[in-house]
Amino acid sequence: MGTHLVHRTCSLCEAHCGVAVEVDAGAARVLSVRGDPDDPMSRGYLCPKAHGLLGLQHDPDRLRRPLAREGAEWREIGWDEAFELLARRLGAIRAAHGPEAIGAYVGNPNAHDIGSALYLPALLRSLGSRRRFSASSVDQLPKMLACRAIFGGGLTIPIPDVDRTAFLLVLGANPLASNGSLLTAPDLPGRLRALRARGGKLVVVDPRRSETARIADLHLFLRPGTDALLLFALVHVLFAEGRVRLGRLEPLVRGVAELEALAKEFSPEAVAGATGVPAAAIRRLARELSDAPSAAVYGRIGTCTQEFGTLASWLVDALNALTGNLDREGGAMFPRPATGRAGGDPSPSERLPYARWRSRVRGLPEAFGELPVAALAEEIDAAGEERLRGLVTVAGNPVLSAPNGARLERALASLEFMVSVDLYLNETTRFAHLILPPTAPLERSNYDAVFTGLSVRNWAKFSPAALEPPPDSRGQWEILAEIAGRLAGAGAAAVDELVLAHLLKGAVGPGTGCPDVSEAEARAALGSVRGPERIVDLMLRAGPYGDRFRPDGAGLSLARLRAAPHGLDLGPLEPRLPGVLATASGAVELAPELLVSDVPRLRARLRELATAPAPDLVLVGRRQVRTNNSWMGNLHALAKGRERCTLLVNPVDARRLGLADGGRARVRSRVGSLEAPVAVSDEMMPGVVSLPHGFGHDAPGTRLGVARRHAGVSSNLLTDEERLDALSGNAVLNGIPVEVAPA
Ligand SMILES: Nc1nc2c(c(=O)[nH]1)N[C@H]1C(S)=C(S)[C@@H](COP(=O)(O)OP(=O)(O)OC[C@H]3O[C@@H](n4cnc5c(=O)[nH]c(N)nc54)[C@H](O)[C@@H]3O)O[C@H]1N2
Ligand SMILES: Nc1nc2c(c(=O)[nH]1)N[C@H]1C(S)=C(S)[C@@H](COP(=O)(O)OP(=O)(O)OC[C@H]3O[C@@H](n4cnc5c(=O)[nH]c(N)nc54)[C@H](O)[C@@H]3O)O[C@H]1N2
Ligand code: SF4
Ligand SMILES: [Mo]
Repeated sequence: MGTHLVHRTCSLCEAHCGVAVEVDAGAARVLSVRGDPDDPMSRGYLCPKAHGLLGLQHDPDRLRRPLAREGAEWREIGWDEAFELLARRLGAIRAAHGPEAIGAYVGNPNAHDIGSALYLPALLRSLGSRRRFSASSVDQLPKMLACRAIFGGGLTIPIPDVDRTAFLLVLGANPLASNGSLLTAPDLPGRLRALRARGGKLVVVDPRRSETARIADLHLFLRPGTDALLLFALVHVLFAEGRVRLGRLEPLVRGVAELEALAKEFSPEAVAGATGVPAAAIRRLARELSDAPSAAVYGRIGTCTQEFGTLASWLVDALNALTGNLDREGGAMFPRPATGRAGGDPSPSERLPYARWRSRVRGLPEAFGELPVAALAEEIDAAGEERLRGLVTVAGNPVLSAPNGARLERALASLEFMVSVDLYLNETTRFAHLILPPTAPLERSNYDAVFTGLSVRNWAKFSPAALEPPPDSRGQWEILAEIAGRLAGAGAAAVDELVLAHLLKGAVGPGTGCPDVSEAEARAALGSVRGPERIVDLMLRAGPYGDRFRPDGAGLSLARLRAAPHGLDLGPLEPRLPGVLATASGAVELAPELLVSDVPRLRARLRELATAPAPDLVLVGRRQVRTNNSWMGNLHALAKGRERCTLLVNPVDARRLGLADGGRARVRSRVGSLEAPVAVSDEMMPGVVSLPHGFGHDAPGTRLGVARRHAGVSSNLLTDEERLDALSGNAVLNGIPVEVAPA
């Protein structure tokens, strides 16, 4: 048997580049992963992480069989035994203490797998606990909360039209390293260069002169955590200089006068000291933004994982609206994903009210059905009958990704039973009693139903499995459906049937987009093979480009996508207002009550910053091209090379603190301390130091042979679980007060 190519997308980050995977099926090996020049979105582009797909496939440390732990000993067990163990142990906790005694944490890779997208909700429903946590609350939760208030749906997030804009203002994102987030655009670095090449302008606001700032027309240093002040000042100037232009949106927008009144006190002069951005520079930026033929404002992780994350996220889109750039070509627009929903047709859960329940210990608010992960440790370690005793983690590594990882480690070690669905025995899963490893990404088929709703163009692509799953393995969906079934006293098949039946109800029959199609007809068309693929087929066929089950067959279906192995370009983004709005008023709410209620806190902070001296030094994070959050450090091709987990320090601070380039520093915060090698660089704003996140692979008892040799330190030993964006409960991971001294 020879080799062949399988075309699919890389699911490792949000960019979703097209890859051509060269496979030797006989030997069950992947030989190479290359860019797919015929993929309409990525046109051959790849970043170095794509080779990680190959490394991941053949990594001897990746788990292939369930592992059960007794004391410090791990033992491989069969799948049946594993599911029985899980049902028995979780069942016992539930019987003794009720469903709220078991929590769940679900991590980032779930967003990249259709099996998780479809069956994880079923698992969480079966668990029946309100103590659910996810990586959202160390990430984009503030943006979701803001967008629900403004547009009515948590995933109704405007996407900068990078390919057609004349002016892009980027705050707290470094796409040259991250390849973009809440902005799916393969080769975003190339797209930004193209923006400049066609005469457009790129402005970056960041406390670090990042790789992206280096290719920008203008970079402004900003004190961490002060984006909302800067953005309010930009709003202020637009109003003060009569530059507000709503254009076509005029009749669709509410709250303009209220926003004007709120912005009054935040003049450029009032915020200059606190933000570190001179008043003249703020005025100039407001004018350029307003004068540009088209413009988009884009804020990402630095604007979310900070003290005023929700306010900053709000003001980003307020600026898009006030400059007339919302929902317009070259501005910030709403995608139309082929499976419907995300990006404009919010599912019921995205519209849910806020703070329907609160965490037990600190009383932190629920949002989108979840509690802030900053509260996970205390929900376990605070004494009391109601403490968490069991935990299910799915594709998450909170020990390295949530604030105060050291406290979380101690808490996890005290659980009565923990089960992890994960590929590795790592910093988090070493505390589990049972690990259930799914097949590797290249052994699963996939369809991206999340990021197609957050994409710079509309597109659809089916990814077939590149390799047959090995014998006696389980795919991600099978594991999740099986757990959901066992917890509910049913089988995986019953869970699959429930998921399908639920979606069918909303997709076909009277009152749906396919009013003339009966459930029985749809079922017959979809076939009887269980799993995600027929559900994707349903979503595509009933979706906005779908064939609607019509016999003439025009429109999308899974079969159509299978016949287009490089994917389909469904065209540039198009105006979608007012159709995507789901607010109670039916309007774009520029000054919604929930967001306005947090302005006094910002006002108080501004006053404080004007009177008391700011902390000497604050810590921010960064990402690097060859890392992927906390979990690809075991792949030699990515981990090799020079030390990457360094503390960046401005030369002025280095001199003052007695730190030498290449020397070592001790960094302390309220919650912990660590040592890291120092790199002195004027890319840092004075008073700000930067440490990448996702390192710290020297924990005992893991099975990460390569990562251990490039261990680095976890920046989340310094981040503080008490520091939150008050509205969303999102953790503050940037702007942590620290003390730094030579080690
Ligand atoms: N200080 C600081 N902390 C941060 C951030 C920061 O900027 N600074 N960023 C935050 C952000 S944006 C995020 S998204 C979070 C991420 O936080 P998490 O989602 O908790 O962590 P990841 O590092 O993505 O780890 C993913 C886990 O899933 C496993 N895994 C990978 N692929 C699969 C799969 O297909 N199936 C299964 N079952 N498991 C899989 C990996 O082995 C790993 O254990 O971290 C956050 N933490
Ligand atoms: N190579 C690689 N790519 C990734 C990931 C990865 O780990 N590695 N992770 C993926 C994930 S889960 C996500 S969420 C995305 C994130 O993608 P991005 O949002 O682009 O994240 P970062 O690259 O961390 O860039 C954040 C920037 O914010 C700056 N910053 C810190 N604090 C502040 C502040 O208060 N205000 C402002 N204005 N800026 C601030 C930092 O200096 C940094 O330059 O990347 C994704 N892509
Ligand atoms: S940018 Fe890299 S990791 Fe992200 S999808 Fe493309 S190849 Fe994969
Ligand atoms: Mo993220």
